[in-house]
Amino acid sequence: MIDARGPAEHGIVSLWWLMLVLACAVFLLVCVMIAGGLIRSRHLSPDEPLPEASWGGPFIAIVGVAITGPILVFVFVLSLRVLRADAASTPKSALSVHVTGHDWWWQARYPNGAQTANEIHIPTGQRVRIVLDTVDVIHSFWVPQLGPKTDLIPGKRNSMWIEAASPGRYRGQCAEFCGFQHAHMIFYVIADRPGAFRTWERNEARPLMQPTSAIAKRGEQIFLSTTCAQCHAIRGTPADATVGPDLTHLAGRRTIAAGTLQNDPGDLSDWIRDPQAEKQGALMPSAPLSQTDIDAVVAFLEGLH
Ligand code: HEC
Ligand SMILES: [Cu+2]
Repeated sequence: MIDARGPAEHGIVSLWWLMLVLACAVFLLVCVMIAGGLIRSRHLSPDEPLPEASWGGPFIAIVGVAITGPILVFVFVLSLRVLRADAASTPKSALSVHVTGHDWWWQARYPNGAQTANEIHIPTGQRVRIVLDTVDVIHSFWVPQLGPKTDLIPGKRNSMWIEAASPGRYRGQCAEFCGFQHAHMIFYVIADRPGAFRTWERNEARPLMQPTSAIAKRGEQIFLSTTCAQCHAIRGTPADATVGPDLTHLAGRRTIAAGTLQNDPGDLSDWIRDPQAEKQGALMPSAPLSQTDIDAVVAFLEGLH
């Protein structure tokens, strides 16, 4: 997080360094006082009564309240200033991405109808509003290099903004414990140059790419006629469920299952056969399919560009 890659993060990094310096100073002071106490009592034998502390009470009050208090108030006020500056610069008319937290993955929707999961594309060099809500428990959206942490609260809609100065792939992580697979609730913000972003966004809003090979066509049929279609959407087909991630352009993602696996035929096949072996507790059951059928489904899904 101290390697800031966008304007929302700069104020946070300065505050972080200041707090680190203050914390180190307090830590050193405590070390010095412990050392002083040890040296002063070095020559005492165990049965000798402790010497009366000449200014013990006032000393504790001075160090414990008169020094600690102002430090805490000072840092608190500075934090409020950083928060206010951040809120004041929230863009009004920027691109707005609607991110919804699910146990244990992230759904991202764009104004033009594009929808994806766990890999959120944004254009570089501009503020992007992130609107946050959740369908289940509290999660927290955090991309350490791009901006502050914001909670996703049931029944409430929060909003924040991020901006990436240059193209890149920035790791994000759920930052509020949300259950067993909280650690595997990873996501990536992928910052593309504005032109590349618009191409991505337009493509992502298109419905299904019709499969051409025989095996992929068979995979589509299996997908639509078995359990998959009850939880997933592929726009342009009858599958329109929202329990799991939208798969319309799955092939464009590098990872699956919220950063847990790579998006390649091997991992995809393992995932569909037995998600519980890869991400125990994930809200997707094993497929009641033969390996040949799974191979066909994988061929179909890997063609969804
Ligand atoms: C009961 C609902 C349910 C069923 C049935 C189901 N899934 Fe899923 N699926 C999910 C959920 C929930 C996730 C997200 C899991 C996570 O990341 O924690 C998921 C994730 C996925 C992913 C990864 C997507 C991504 O971008 O991370 C793929 C691919 C997938 N499912 C394919 C299938 C296929 C193929 C079938 C049918 C054999 C199927 N699913 C059946 C609920 C379901
Ligand atoms: Cu979490």
